[in-house]
Amino acid sequence: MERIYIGMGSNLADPAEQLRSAVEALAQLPQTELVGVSGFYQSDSLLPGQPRYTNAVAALDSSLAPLNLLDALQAIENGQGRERLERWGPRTLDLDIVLFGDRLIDEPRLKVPHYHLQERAFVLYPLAELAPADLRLADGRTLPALLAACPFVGLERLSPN
Ligand code: A4P
Ligand code: MG
Repeated sequence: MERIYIGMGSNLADPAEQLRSAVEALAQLPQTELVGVSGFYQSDSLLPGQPRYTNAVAALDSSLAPLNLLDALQAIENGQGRERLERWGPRTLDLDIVLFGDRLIDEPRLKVPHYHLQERAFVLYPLAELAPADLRLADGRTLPALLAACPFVGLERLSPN
């Protein structure tokens, strides 16, 4: 089993409900246990003119291979009505593999750690709710250093989820 962190985002069709459904689907994955879910956070879209996003992070323990997990995540996205009309377009559900144990993955379909992790407060702060405070990534960066370089700006923590 490896500890995996999944970034979740939605900005269509009741985002918080989309994330709750996604968590249920993650809990049903084979060879996988749901370990925890962060709080939900709202923030403006990185692209202007799109609805605000709700984001959260889920922690899993899984023995699935990375590409099999990616396939399963894409099936969950599709099952929740995601239509890939344009890259970066608004979406009912986006599931990204943020970290996968201490693996560095660089394949055409899968890059881990997720390539935008360091500039996205809406991933780093929910991740910090779940991960060990001194977490060191496979590439040597530490979570405290990433948090220090990415201020908690424009994030609104929704409570309860
Ligand atoms: N892929 C590569 N690495 C990974 C990984 N670690 N996890 C590939 C998941 N997928 C990975 O993703 C495109 C391809 O990335 C996949 O087919 C997979 O093989 P996608 O989800 O189909 O496309 P996308 O989401 O439109 O592109 P991308 O680059 O994932 O966009 P982002 O980075 O997700 O940006 N603002 C706020 N506030 N909150 C947000 O969540 N999200 C976006 C979308 C823009 N603005 C946002 C947010
Ligand atoms: Mg994505």
